Amino acid sequence: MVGLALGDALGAPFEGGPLERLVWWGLGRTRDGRHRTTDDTAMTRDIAESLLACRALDLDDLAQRFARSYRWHRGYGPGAAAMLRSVRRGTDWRVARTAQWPEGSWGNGGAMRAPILGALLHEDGGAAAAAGDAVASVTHAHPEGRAGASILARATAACVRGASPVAIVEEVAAHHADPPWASPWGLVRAFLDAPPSVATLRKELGNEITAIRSVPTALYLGLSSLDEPFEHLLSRTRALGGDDDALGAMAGALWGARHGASALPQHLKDRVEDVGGLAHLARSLAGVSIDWGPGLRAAGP
Ligand code: R7I
Ligand code: MG
Repeated sequence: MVGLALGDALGAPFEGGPLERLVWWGLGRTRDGRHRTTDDTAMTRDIAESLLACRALDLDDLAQRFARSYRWHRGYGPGAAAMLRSVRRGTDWRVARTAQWPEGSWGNGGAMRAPILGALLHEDGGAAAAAGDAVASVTHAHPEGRAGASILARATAACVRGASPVAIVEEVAAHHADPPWASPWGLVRAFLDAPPSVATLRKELGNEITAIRSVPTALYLGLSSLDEPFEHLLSRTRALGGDDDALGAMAGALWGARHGASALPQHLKDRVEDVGGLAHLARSLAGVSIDWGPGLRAAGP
């Protein structure tokens, strides 16, 4: 959770074009001068608080928390923002999630908040992936949006278990071999052996806000940085541009899952909003037992 928050908050100032950066220049600091976290961290916090309160994966509770926490200034994607405002007005999340697009969103908003599920269910990659899928489905009904979350949750679980980067890519590839997911894994594997230029990475794997054009990129960035200082991961993410907060959040979460919050640089933790609160929440969550069964069944096929 802390790795995710650092990647999110310290990537956010580099997101998008000149206009988006200017807006974030005005909005992106707290009153005490810390870097603000965005929707990636806010929704991760919602998941943690829901699991703590319900001691189970309760998608109705989660939808209400996502909707209550929504703030326009945290940079939510436009589809997610409209969907959450609609839930706040009383629409059932199962209806609201397909109001913009008939199949639901294929954005990376489900994937960016999935690492927490991989951390909690790290002993079982399949369960982590299923929980990622279920939690994504509240806002991202599209199969691509859900798959992005499964992939990130599965990869995070494998990072906690200490699997090698190559083994992690192979595990993910074995479970996501159908189009459009079939093509990126060979590239991620090749890039782990021979790092591409920034331009090649951007062109081949992407830096956009869709799951298909950001999750393989974040997987590559996170896995190829596991044995490097966290600062390297941040500067490589920033160089890529595009959806920098989500790329930073997803890659930062993989690094954090491997090394733990105490290994993250203190000077960066000091610069980001409410890292202490997040760490406290994570410790509380690690100490309780969660009934995953009914929640996962409620997610449907
Ligand atoms: O996925 P989401 O919650 O957030 C995307 C990113 C995150 O990194 C946030 O931090 C923020 O920076 O934005 O947002 P959505 O609005 O659900 O999806 C992102 C975008 O993908 C949408 O605004 C659309 O442009 C596009 N999109 C689609 N376009 C056509 N058809 C998503 N789903 C569809 C679709 O089905
Ligand atoms: Mg964000």
